[in-house]
Amino acid sequence: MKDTFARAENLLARIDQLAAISEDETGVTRTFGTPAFLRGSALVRSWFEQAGLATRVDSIGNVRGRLESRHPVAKTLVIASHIDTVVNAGKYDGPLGVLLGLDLLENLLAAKTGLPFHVELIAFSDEEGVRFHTTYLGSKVVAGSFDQTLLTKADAQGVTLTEALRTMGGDPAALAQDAIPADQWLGYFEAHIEQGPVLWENRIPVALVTAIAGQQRVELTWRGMAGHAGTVPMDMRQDALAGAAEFVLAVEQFGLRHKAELVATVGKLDVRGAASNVIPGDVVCSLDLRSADAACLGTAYEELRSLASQIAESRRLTLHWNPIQQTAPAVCDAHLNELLAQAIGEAGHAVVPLVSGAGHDAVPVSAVAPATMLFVRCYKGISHNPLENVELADVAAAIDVSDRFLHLLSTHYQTHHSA
Ligand code: HGY
Ligand code: MN
Ligand code: MN
Repeated sequence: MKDTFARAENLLARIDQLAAISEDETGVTRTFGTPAFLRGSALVRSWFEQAGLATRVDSIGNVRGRLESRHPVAKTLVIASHIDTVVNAGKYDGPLGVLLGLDLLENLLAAKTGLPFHVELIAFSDEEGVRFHTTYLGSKVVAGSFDQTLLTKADAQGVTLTEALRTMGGDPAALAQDAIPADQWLGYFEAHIEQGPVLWENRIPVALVTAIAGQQRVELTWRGMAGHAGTVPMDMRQDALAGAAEFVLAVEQFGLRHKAELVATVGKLDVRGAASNVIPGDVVCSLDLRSADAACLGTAYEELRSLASQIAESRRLTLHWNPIQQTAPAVCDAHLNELLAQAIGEAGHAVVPLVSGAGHDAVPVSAVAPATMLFVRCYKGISHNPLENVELADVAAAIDVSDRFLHLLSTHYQTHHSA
């Protein structure tokens, strides 16, 4: 049996191998359905198959490997995370959870330790939502909550999700068949880097996730009047970029005023037909709102929507406010969290409960199954950035805690389920 440090080294070597597959030269970019994504997916599939898992790629592009229990009617524990990335990403956001899950199963197989329940290891195909600007496509299919209307969504090149699936070899008509029925779920376990500074600042290797913030994502289109930068007097302009810029700063001020309970970000700003000597007439920006408090999220959404309208009116602009995605906050399962907290304690670590500001595939899954998440410390809390990094000892700690969690869950399952 390999020790957890050797296992962590093997896991990190695989992460490096996967990270070398990217759409661009600098950081890591593998967005849903691109050739680089498909090469990365094929590599992960080969690892699942080499481990001896019954492996397939489902209709939305999730890579799925099953380790069946000897009890045919047993329930299924899903261990998962995602292998798609943001643009110019780090290596660990997503792949750490998938490859830690693979390590857990390889270790069980090497020790010939059977589990009383089935395990399905899943590398979700689109958690970030970069290409179609709507997240959790892969996990929503597995959770049975995929919204068929999403199939008509088009990417920046006008390619619809249906066309993208067909190009990937997926089948839009088979999505519903790839859900795990609600009564077959035992639970969901995901390990993920914290993507925040708490563990780094407090020098703690792992944390227990208690809840995951809700999200509101909006696309705003500001339209004014394109004009000659040299001839239109300042007080006669309908400058769409100036309006969007006023909104960007207003969002930052709003977030600072409410920083205890929410975060607000404008991450994209696109000046259509941009030229230095043209007054911008058509500007698109994004809004990303997060809060663990559903009421607060709703109030903030309405306040910022009203503010955007006032800015547009004061500048004689038209505003199209297009809500892209709304995800309610998710609460992790108390019972699974009790077992995970016990595993963290038995591994010799303080149990630190954290709310996740980042979204995770556990969100759609938590609507259909009990979900629990383990956070792993990352370098200065940096994520969605090539500087993203983890320490070997923290990965080894996460493996140790996860082994213990599986053992506790197995013991509990046997006590509460007849063979
Ligand atoms: O945006 C997020 O919260 C995550 O990275 N999908
Ligand atoms: Mn991410
Ligand atoms: Mn992630």
